[in-house]
Amino acid sequence: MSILKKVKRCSHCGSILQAEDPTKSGYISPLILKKYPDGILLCDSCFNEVKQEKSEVILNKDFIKVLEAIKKTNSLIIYVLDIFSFEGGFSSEVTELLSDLDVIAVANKVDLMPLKSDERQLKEYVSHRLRVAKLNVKDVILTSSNTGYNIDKLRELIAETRNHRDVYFLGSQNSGKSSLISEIIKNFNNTTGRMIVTYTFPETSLRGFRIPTGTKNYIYEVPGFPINNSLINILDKPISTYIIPKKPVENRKVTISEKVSLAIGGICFVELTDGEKTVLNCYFSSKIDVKTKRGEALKFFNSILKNGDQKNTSFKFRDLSNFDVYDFFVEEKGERDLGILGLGWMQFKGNSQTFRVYVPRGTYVFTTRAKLNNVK
Ligand SMILES: Nc1nc2c(ncn2[C@@H]2O[C@H](COP(=O)(O)OP(=O)(O)O)[C@@H](O)[C@H]2O)c(=O)[nH]1
Ligand SMILES: [Mg+2]
Repeated sequence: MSILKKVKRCSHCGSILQAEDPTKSGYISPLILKKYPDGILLCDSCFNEVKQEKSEVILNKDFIKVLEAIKKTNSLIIYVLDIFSFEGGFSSEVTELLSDLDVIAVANKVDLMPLKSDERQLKEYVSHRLRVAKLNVKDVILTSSNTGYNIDKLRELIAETRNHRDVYFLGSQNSGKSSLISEIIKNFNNTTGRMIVTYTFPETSLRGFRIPTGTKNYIYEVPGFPINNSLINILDKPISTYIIPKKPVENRKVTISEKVSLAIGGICFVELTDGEKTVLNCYFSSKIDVKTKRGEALKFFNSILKNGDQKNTSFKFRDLSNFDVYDFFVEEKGERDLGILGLGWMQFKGNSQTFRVYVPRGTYVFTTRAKLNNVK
């Protein structure tokens, strides 16, 4: 009788996997092959490539031109960050170009954070991250353009800090720049005789807004830089509206182990491939199911993808071969976040675990120190 054996392929480039010759295509370390006989595998070359894919935003030339022009003007920068999708707000290229300017950092959408969040600590977290990014931050303020929280304070802060200078609202797409500006100018009486206009930045095709705020100065909204590696831009329409929370996210606590795996809707799957059982505090939109199951992880994930409903599953990502797979070995102790850009994060105690995380191809996955340290 003949024996049929499935040939293993690299799930990224498709080449046939082999553990014999590192100089030939499809080479995978024999150790990995042995450790995960049934796993979804990447050849070593793709594994390294995927690992090195950075979270970086690639800025187009026009955008750099705008930033360079702003840099020469000594204006005040309002750097708007979406506190829920925080990692998407950073680009080392942007922060480098802004390094000499005065910056007020606005962490917006604070209405989406869990109700018991410690605000002082959240602010400290944002400040720390901005210090690491080497921005010259004058102040950090948490806001919500939805609830109006701290909008008056932000308006006052801008008035105190700008010193008749121009003000530029900058940040990634959807961080809330337009919403914040419209809240700030709500009761503003335009006596300048000049109009609010859509504004094309000189020598570029970038269009933003320009609002006259004094005899010689303006507030500008610069178009947001794109975050291509956020799930918001990767998933198709119906589900992308479900993953954006509409109210404060609530902690859903689950425990995973080498025998119990986790599915966040049908869009992110997590296995613990090594280490002690771990409690994960899951912060995702309440519309997305959070489920764990004992038993074979891949069987569990595949059944979710097969049977998933519209709310939890993307039309584009119905097959695990369309998912990127990452192994995270957690070296750090203490409270950590494991996050998926655009979806949310899981907080856990670092304890030399290895997590294997499956996400739709191209999605940014990261670990950082915990954003919310004291939330119950
Ligand atoms: N929950 C929440 N959503 C917000 C807030 N500010 C803006 N948004 C939403 O985020 C999306 C993008 O906002 P927008 O102001 O257009 O962002 P921009 O691209 O930076 O100008 C919209 O759907 C807004 O309704 C906020 O404070 N809280
Ligand atoms: Mg806008």
